[in-house]
Amino acid sequence: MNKNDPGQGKRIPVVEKIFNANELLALDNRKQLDAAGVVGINLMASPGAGKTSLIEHTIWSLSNKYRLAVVDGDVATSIDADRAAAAGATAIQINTGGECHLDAVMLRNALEQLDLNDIDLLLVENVGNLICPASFKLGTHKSVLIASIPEGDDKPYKYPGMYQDVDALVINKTDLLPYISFDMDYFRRGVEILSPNLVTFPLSCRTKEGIDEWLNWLDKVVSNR
Ligand SMILES: Nc1nc2c(ncn2[C@@H]2O[C@H](COP(=O)(O)OP(=O)(O)OP(=O)(O)O)[C@@H](O)[C@H]2O)c(=O)[nH]1
Ligand SMILES: [Mg+2]
Repeated sequence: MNKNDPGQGKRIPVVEKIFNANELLALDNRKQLDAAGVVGINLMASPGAGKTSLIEHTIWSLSNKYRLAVVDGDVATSIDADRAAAAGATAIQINTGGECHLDAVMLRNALEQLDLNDIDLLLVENVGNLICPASFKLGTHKSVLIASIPEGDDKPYKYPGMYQDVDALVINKTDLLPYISFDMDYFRRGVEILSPNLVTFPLSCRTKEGIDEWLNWLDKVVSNR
């Protein structure tokens, strides 16, 4: 034992156990979703990137075809769940009380409040954060990262963990490209190093340009379930 730092050698196994417990519960969440035929999508992004805006557009466009529900994760308030409900979806807010991510237990608590047999598509809005959500599996089928132009073109280089292991990348707020210095080639090169051939959707929730490509991809994911 290191006298200056007693217990040092025991830290990593404890963290591993927490991750393992989360992964086991995530697998169980997946089983629940599969049993009810629900497709779960985990939307991750920095604060303000446009997660709720994209969810609103998705509800407006796909709720005539699919039964949608939204689980919204935030440190505080029910602002985002209120927006999703106003857009027309069943919505549940999870307040993490300070945690910077959702985990499988939190999603499990939300699933218990939903009638999964009445849902085709479950959109999970993770807490706005570019680090923690990448480490906690939820049991959803697809992970989607939403980047946005004002965040800057260096984010794949600075937050590599978040750009790996996702199934799709939305690049939101393209309407701001004329006003903000954002080198799209540099950004894309950073993404390519981490996730070669990752499907990307440059779009604007403001002008709706590019939204259809996102909706078509999601539509295919749900219809192929
Ligand atoms: N110009 C522009 N603004 C946008 C776009 N999409 C969203 N916004 C604005 O960006 C701000 C944040 O959008 P939200 O959808 O609330 O972002 P969020 O990622 O859900 O934010 P948090 O849940 O707080 O992390 C709002 O003022 C939106 O109106 C876009 O495509 N273009
Ligand atoms: Mg939001």
